[in-house]
Amino acid sequence: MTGIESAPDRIELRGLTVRGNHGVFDFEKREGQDFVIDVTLHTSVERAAATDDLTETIHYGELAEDVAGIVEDNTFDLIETLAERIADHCLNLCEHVEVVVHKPSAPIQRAFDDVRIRVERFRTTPAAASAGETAATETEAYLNLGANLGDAADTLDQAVAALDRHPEITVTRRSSLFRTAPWGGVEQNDFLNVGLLVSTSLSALELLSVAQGIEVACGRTRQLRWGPRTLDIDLIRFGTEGAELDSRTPRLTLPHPRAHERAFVLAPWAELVGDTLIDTPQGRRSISAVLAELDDQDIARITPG
Ligand code: A4P
Ligand code: MG
Repeated sequence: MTGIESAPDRIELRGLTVRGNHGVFDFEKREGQDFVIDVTLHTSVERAAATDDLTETIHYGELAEDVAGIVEDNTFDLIETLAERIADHCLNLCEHVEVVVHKPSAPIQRAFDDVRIRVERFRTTPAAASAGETAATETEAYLNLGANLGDAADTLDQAVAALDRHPEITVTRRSSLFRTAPWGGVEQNDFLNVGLLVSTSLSALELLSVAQGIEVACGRTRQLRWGPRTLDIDLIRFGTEGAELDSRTPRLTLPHPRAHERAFVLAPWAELVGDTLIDTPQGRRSISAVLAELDDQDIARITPG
């Protein structure tokens, strides 16, 4: 036993079918086959039910996408490894998970219905060292929010309110609203951007999941990279200068690897913290020095924070 008391409710995803290239044989890796995944998240849905608010629960659409991504983006010999990897991801979302990986087309020379691996995992408690572990104390994080579709100012207000409503997130400072020219080479309308300092007892991955839930609740769909969006919430730094979390996974890269190239990230940040040292390819540099070199990026402060 782990000593963790499971939540009484469950979010269950059943029969998620994804093509993947797992198996010990070369032809399995080459040709691929369908894998069928069941996930059970033990988590309380009481709060979401009481508020009817998507941001209070785990978004099952996002869960399905994330699990499908793990199946598609890796090649393992064993479905044991695949099941473990999926469980590991799910432990960012709740404390107790069950994962079943079925391999209905496994190379078995006999008639069979199914072969599957089932793992049940619990989150271990010690805090703060990695992205997925819940911080024992409050951590300060800097977030940047951007929008350029629909009523962008209203969407940003709603997103800030939704973050602040979360029981484990407090918005401690909000920057002015900035109108910013689109960064990234896609021709599109100007963005509105705002920077936030938050204080949270969530882990960085939990904070990202909450942020992504709010993106979806605000009508965000994933389309073109760096293209137009109803709402984008990026985690820029988790922890204060010198004590920031370092995370190098595709799901969460921290400190944000492109922050130093973006005036729309740095200008609101400088407004909130004065100056701070950030990672750049030339080493640690002050925001003000980096920002001074981005003066060709068109940004304007439009309302006070
Ligand atoms: N991800 C990894 N690390 C992080 C992080 N630190 N914060 C993962 C947030 N997400 C992170 O993100 C893709 C994946 O990145 C997610 O699965 C997440 O787990 P996404 O938001 O789905 O996709 P995206 O936003 O289209 O791509 P990307 O690369 O995150 O784009 P950016 O960097 O967010 O840029 N111009 C102006 N003026 N203002 C803007 O706000 N925003 C963008 C989007 C482009 N140009 C802009 C603006
Ligand atoms: Mg993003």
